[in-house]
Amino acid sequence: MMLPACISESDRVRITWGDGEVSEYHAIWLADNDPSHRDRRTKQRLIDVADLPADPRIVSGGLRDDCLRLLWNDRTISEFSLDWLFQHRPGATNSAPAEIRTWGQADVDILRRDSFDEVRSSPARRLKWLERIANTGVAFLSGAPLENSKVLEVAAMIGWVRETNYGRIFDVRALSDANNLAYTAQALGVHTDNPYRDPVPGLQILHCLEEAHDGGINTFVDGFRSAEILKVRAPEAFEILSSTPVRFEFSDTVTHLSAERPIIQQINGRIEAIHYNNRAIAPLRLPAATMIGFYSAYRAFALILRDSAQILTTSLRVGEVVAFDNRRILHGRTAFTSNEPRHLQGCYLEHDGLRSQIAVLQRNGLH
Ligand code: OGA
Ligand code: NM2
Ligand code: ZN
Repeated sequence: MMLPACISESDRVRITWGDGEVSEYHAIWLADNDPSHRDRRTKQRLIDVADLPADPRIVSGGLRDDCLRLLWNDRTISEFSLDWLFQHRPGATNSAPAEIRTWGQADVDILRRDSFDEVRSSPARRLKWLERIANTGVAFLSGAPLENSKVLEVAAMIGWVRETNYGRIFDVRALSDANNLAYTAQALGVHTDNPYRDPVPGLQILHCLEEAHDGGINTFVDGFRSAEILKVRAPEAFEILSSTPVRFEFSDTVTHLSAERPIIQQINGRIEAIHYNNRAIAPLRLPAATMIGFYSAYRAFALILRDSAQILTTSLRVGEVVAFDNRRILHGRTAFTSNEPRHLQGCYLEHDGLRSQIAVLQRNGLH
């Protein structure tokens, strides 16, 4: 490998790296990113772009001791480490969408239970478990102590709890005065939670404190895989569900929540989220001319979601936990008898916490 070389002009520096790659750094970018403009402790930038000259000029630049050293026309000097410049070279993509693995009924490894104790006590195991949530959208644990609020300990391994009208944590069991069908013994078709909230909770955890003996079996479907299947089988239906905002609502005596979003949410042509909840979708108010088309697309998607080829079925046993991406994975349960003591405790979290935990563990060298 050759040593890096640099050519400086008054408004830019060109560095040729050892492998021949050339990076171009504009003077304004270099001035903005001068390390001396950052607070030593927090590494946060102390200046604003308006504090910089409109057109900073470089008088001379050269490489010395793994650094680029610049003299500016106002006689100040800046120094950048070459490592840092390489990592931050303009045009290099560092935000490629994370690789994900979609799954269907055949992928029973998705249902694997990791040990609560191991995931809690070993950062390397925890990283693997968290990466499974990010990659496959869902991951399970077994052996979580049967204690009230233990779900918060699992939550702390993933990120930060999102409190809602259901509380910081919520108890899923059959009540006689339920404000939500989730709090009855009825079956719940596969759904994402709280599409009527803004933003929709990114993640959900459920911890089984008491299991059902008859019914109450959980179902999971990968919404991304299902949407991709719809796109192939019925592209017009996919297009309609991606482009038609629908309203979702929840109302009880003390809460009224309402939000509008498409069932299949795309950003730049990439499926970003699935919002599907038959209980919470409000009466559609589409123009008459589009109503029939919407229903046919909606129904086509619903049929894919209940196709056994998509569904993984599992019974949560006492001490088991499931954590899943609530903007991707749909979940449901079969009915149980209301005298069952079945009891799950759950909470919501956001994606940023999961990403942060993964980044910190990776930064600590635990690949
Ligand atoms: C819910 C829910 C699943 C279950 O509470 O939203 O989907 O197994 N519960 O009871
Ligand atoms: N609970 C369990 O999104 C929903 O309405 C599903 C959510 C009540 C927090 C139920
Ligand atoms: Zn739910």
